[in-house]
Amino acid sequence: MLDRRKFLRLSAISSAAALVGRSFAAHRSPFATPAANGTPIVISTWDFGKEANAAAWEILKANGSALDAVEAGARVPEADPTNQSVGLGGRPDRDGHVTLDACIMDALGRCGSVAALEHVVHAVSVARMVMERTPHVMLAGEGALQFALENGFAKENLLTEQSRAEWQEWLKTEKYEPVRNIENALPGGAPNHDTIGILALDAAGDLGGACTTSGMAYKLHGRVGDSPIIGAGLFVDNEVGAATSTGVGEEVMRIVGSHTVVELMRQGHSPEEACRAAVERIVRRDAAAAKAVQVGFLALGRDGSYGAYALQDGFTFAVKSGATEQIIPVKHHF
Ligand code: SD4
Repeated sequence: MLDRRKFLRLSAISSAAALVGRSFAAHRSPFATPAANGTPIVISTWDFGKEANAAAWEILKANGSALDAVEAGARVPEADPTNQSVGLGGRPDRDGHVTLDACIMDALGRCGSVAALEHVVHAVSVARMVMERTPHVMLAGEGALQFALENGFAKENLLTEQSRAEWQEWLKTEKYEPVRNIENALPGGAPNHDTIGILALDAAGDLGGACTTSGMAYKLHGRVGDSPIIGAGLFVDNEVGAATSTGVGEEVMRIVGSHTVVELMRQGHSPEEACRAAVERIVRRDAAAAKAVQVGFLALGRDGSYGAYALQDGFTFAVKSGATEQIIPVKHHF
């Protein structure tokens, strides 16, 4: 009799085998329509989205899939040790562990996610493997690590000297006080961006999205934010559009933010209007709490339209489509 682990290993192998040779068209959503002007587009949260978009664009411009594009884009900040909010070099939790949250979703509504994953740089790729090689959507903690290692990911130390030194400084007060993320707060000042959410529309009209983060610095060990939660940190619906979020995940989870944005778009709101309505929902729930934190939503319509809205000043996003490459400051509530 097959034990459970063997079953999952075998099903991983057979699904991987099934993927080999599967045509690109087989991944197409019945709701795919060619991208506006036939030109694909990729958008990402914050200024560092620019580098992620560049990697994603290499795939999109060669008629690759939105799914491949968002994964490639998300891997860029994950691999950057100087980026202290995503992947390698992320700020640790209260106890000094760097724990990553990530998810990915495609045009067919397939999705995969990892939460509180330690020791693996490319959490987004583990999330994709959960999607493609298991019958599940989400793996967490030790189990997510075990799955990653069994599937060829390397075990690494993600805590850089800089992040360790800052954490040790923080331990002197141990005050959990999430900073409001503001890009380029001061002219020439250090950027203070967090989570990358990346959304793409490919040339064939399919959407894809990914979200990856090391989460709130100095969180309790085991805390999971919005970023790996399908519907909160990311949602893709090829009939309508895609959305992602950044900022204090607890506020996003309470309104299932990204799903809310997509549903508002389904009702006819533009991406920016939908993001704004979701932000206002957070404010209506608890205005005092909302005033103290940052939350930003970013959305992409299936027609290539896009927009964003944030609680606070300072949220930006990066766009890449053809020759267009921009970083756009986002309107905000407070
Ligand atoms: C989270 N939205 O874990 C993520 C990322 C973050 O400041 O650190 N926001 O809540």
